[in-house]
Amino acid sequence: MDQGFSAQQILNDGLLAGINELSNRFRSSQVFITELLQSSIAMNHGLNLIREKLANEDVQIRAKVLIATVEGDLHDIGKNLVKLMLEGVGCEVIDLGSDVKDEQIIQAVRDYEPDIVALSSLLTTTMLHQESVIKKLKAAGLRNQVKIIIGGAPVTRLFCNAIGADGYGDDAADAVDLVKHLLEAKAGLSSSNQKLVK
Ligand code: B1M
Repeated sequence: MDQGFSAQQILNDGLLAGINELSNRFRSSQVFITELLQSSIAMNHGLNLIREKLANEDVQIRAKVLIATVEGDLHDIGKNLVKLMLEGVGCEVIDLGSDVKDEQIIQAVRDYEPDIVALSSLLTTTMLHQESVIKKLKAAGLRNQVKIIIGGAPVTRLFCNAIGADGYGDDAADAVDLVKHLLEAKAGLSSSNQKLVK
């Protein structure tokens, strides 16, 4: 930052480039879980350092967002990045953390009454919890009170449609757009976001 790099450059060309390289090395067994863990800690520290600089003063969204990485899933970097970007545009974000049980999310919807529930999942096995949370919200009579967005590497539009989520984001910037358009739609305004499902 002292050398004049923008927060966006530091994020895209430094932090994300680094973690992607690490992912390739993990796949080819050049690095192991311990290195992944250490790098994830460094990545989260890095995100905290650029947090304020990433804030977008031009866009301001007044929304309460409940965010979590679903049950069984420890990956929290993507979730933290989505949180950071949402806070940057003025959202109040309640972060339940990672490996959050379905029931904890349902209870938090009761307790905090958020506008949006944002669920992250990085594993093909844990993305099923994005579906079970939606089912449980329906069963608890809470589904219509919130908009639900999902994201994470294995998540697709097809999956989003299949489980009845309101939208999915490929990346953190997408998540911000989604929240904005869902709020507009909720307020009865027109929305042209392609990724908006309902
Ligand atoms: Co894991 N891991 N991991 N891992 N790990 C992946 C996901 C994997 C693709 C690696 C690989 O095999 N190439 C693979 C998943 C395979 C699959 O299911 N298809 C994998 C595996 C297998 C595992 C373990 C099972 C390994 C093992 O134990 N044998 C294990 C599972 C543990 C568990 O969760 N129960 C495991 C463990 C770990 C660590 C703990 C070591 C560490 C995580 C530490 C942490 O998060 N604090 C880790 C890491 C670092 C990765 C990789 C290398 C990097 C993930 C990451 O942080 N990326 C990952 C490989 C990869 O993704 N290329 C991998 C950077 C981050 C900014 O991107 O999270 O995709 P991402 O978030 C993006 C978008 O997806 C989107 O926006 C973000 C910003 O652009 N997004 C949203 C995310 N959430 C969103 C929500 C939204 C909207 C957008 O709205 C709600």
